[in-house]
Amino acid sequence: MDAQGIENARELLSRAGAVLVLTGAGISADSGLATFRGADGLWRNYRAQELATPEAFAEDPRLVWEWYGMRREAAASCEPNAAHLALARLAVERNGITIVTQNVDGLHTRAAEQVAAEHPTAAEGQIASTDGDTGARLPLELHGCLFRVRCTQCGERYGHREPIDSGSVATLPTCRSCSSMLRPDIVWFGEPLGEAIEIAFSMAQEADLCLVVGTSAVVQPAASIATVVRQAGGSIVEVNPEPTPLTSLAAVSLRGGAAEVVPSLVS
Ligand code: BJW
Ligand code: ZN
Repeated sequence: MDAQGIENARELLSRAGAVLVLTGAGISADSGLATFRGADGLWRNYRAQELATPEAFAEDPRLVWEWYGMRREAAASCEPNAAHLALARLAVERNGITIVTQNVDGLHTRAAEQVAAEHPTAAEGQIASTDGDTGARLPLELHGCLFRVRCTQCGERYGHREPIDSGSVATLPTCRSCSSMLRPDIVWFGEPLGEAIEIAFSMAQEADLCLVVGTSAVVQPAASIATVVRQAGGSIVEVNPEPTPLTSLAAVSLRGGAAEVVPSLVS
């Protein structure tokens, strides 16, 4: 590991008041989930436009649900890794830490719930999005969540963990309120991101540091969160085994896997 880089990044982190953590699929790679664009990435084997657009869902909802059913099973059988847990602990132990994720796997939320269960009083009453039931500090999920559904007619959103029967259109899940077809509550290409991105951009204006972990930083508008922090005078620290379009803007780039690097950075 790059000891000097870690030291420099720790120094930036300790001086920062407001910290925005932006994560992508790479943080969950160390839990065993495939990334999108890597060598074994999901999109080496699937054509994104066939699966991750509203047009694809309109054309073949059964195929799209089949894919998301598989993704759900993969995510549900994984555990949050040392990077998710270290970030969740940081968010509980320090004020001013906000985790913003592009991931839809729910692993940051599960890490937050684990940490809240370890320190129930520490998590109580802390900022932004806390789960009233568990006290966990939840991430801002920019691209939705595999374990939530949205009604294609009435728009109702709710948590949904039941297995998906994608054998035929008739067996796909239907809305508990109006019985219309449900879709995964995921932001597909060409769709707007909702209020989470507005909150993230306004926090980016105020952040002293953006810690970017495991994203190729090619998908907009999420990737611009880090550049907004930089333009507003904050610094970027990047954790990624590979260079990205953000590398040239980063004060420190730490080359390595998230589960190894992040705990040494934030503990
Ligand atoms: C490790 C590691 C380890 C490996 N440790 N790291 C041209 C220019 C600019 C923009 C556009 C454009 N054409 C179209 C657009 C817009 C489009 C876009 O950005 N496209 C680009 C791809 C070109 N964006 C959109 O369409 C967005 N919506 C939008 O713009 O709406 C406008 C609008 C406004 C108002 C009304 C209507 C519309 C929506 C984007 C939604 C993206 N959704 C997805 C798919 C969800 C489906 C699903 O999950 O099934 O979200 S795309 C996919 O990419 C997924 C991810 O969240 C996202 C980001 O990927 P991520 O996380 O960075 O993963 P990878 O695989 O790319 O990278 C992994 C990284 O980890 C790598 O760097 C590895 O090195 C690293 N790594 N191991 C740490 N152990
Ligand atoms: Zn409905």
